[in-house]
Amino acid sequence: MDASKTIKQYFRTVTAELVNKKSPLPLYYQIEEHIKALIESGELKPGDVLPSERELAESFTISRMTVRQAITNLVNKNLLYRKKGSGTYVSHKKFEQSLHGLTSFSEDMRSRGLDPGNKLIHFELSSPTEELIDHFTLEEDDLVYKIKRIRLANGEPMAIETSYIPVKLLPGLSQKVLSSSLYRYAEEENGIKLGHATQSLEASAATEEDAKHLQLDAGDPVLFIQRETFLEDGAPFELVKSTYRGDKYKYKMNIERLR
Ligand code: 16G
Repeated sequence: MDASKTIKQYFRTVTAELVNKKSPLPLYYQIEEHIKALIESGELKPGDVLPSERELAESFTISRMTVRQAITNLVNKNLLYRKKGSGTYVSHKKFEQSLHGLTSFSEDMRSRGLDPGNKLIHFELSSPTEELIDHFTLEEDDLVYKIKRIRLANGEPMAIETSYIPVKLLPGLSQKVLSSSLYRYAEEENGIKLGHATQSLEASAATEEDAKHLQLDAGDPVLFIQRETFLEDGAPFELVKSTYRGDKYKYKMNIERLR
């Protein structure tokens, strides 16, 4: 029996009694709380599909509009998400990423007990653009690597990263090296000393290409992150432009009262 059938059956057998039409609590709220409780108890799991609004309305013996209101509220609280033409699903918990400390993707995934992975989709040595010449203070004939990787956690895509690194900083970098950690290779095999980074985050919408690589729909929310990483001596090491899945990540920072 597949998961959606189990859920459908569950709703069909127990829902009607769970809605108290005489209660002063609005019906949409009662349904909302019921679905929320099923998520909290683990009876509904991340990725489970909910029965359709029509089916829920039938099993609760209420109007579809009331069901829609309950579902919309849960979508707004990020407990459920809708996929166009496919249905309503239970959301996955987001990774809480600290904005304190310079870490690599591989380190972040391992610290969560997940297996980091990479899919290299572009590797090129090319002449730098004006932006890169300025950023890295390069000569016209210096070369830069352009590396585009899909970053995976237990095989699932989390982000697309496009990194630029001056070739003279890591002359031996190859496609093979990039199937594992770039920072490990730079630090442990090349004696590079990473110092600090500046990073900006902004909301954006997945393009068709992002959607294809990240298993999203075009237009879904994503986080656009740009990181400029510097060596201990202050020289620029990498410029990275990344698109992270909005349904997987939230960022956390500690802020202290300014006096
Ligand atoms: C992180 C960094 C990225 C760096 C990569 C190295 C952000 C936004 N980006 O993904 O700049 O290149 O780690 O990861 O945090 P790796 O050592 O696992 O290849």
